Amino acid sequence: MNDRHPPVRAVYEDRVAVVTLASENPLNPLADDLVDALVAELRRIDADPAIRATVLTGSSKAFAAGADVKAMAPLDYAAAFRQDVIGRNWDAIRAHRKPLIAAVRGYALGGGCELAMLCDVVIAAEDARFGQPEVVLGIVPGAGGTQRLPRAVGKSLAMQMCLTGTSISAADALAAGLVSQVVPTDRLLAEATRLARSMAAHSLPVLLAIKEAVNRSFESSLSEGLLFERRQFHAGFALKDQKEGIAAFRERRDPAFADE
Ligand code: CO8
Repeated sequence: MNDRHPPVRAVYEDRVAVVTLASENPLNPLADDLVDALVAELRRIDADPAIRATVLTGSSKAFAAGADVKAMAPLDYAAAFRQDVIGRNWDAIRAHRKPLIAAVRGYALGGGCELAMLCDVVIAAEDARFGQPEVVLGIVPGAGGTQRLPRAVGKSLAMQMCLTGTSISAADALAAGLVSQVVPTDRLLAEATRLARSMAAHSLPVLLAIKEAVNRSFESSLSEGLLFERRQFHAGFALKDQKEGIAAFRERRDPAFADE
């Protein structure tokens, strides 16, 4: 890692972390040192009781333009398998427990699009472009493109994007449900931070439980997911914050959550 140019920068302020992918190449190829630094930062955030939500963003040119193609070029099957390319650090991002908002400017391609889809909410600047161009390189998406993209945008558009390698605009991503909002490019970070703060106003254990429950909906049958949700709901009665939230509502005041 280049000490003078860390590939990931983080600012913690008022219960929210803003993590910026800041590779020397503004296209943010997802080199090992960048992804390792991202994983380390997300672990720090999970361990920090003062932080309740995170914005993940990139450069003005790209959220991330995908795997580091130059580093991938010399690999053969044995090396890829031995090094557990992608699996080695990608699952650690998925394991992040607190709300994670992707704020995408410019290109989110290949692993960059897959990284955005690993986040809980994706908001896009007007100039954002999303795509899975792996097919152009003669490879298959490797970090969720064939699995998360169809869940996000449906089979037809996912197939079109993966089989042609062509990208879609922010407006098309919004229409397809890949992103939850599109904002003017110069407002992106402010809007993403505002969104993170509106999450961070709530009780951390409740935020964690909601994230777990929504993610469970992608992994289980409806009846199992509903049972999981109901048990989370029941478990909420053990939280002081549940008593505080209900009392504050009844007393017409803001709740003071203690994350307990
Ligand atoms: N990896 C490494 N270097 C890259 C990458 C990349 N993904 N993208 C661009 N670069 C480099 C270029 O080689 C060039 O370097 P140099 O100046 O030394 O030649 C420099 O960045 C600038 O690039 P361009 O001149 O191409 O910039 P443009 O503004 O003209 O174009 C694009 C920008 C459209 C983003 C274009 O660079 C491009 O198409 N890049 C490749 C995008 C791509 O194919 N991404 C998918 C990669 S495969 C993948 O992501 C598999 C996912 C696996 C999961 C990964 C988990 C870690």
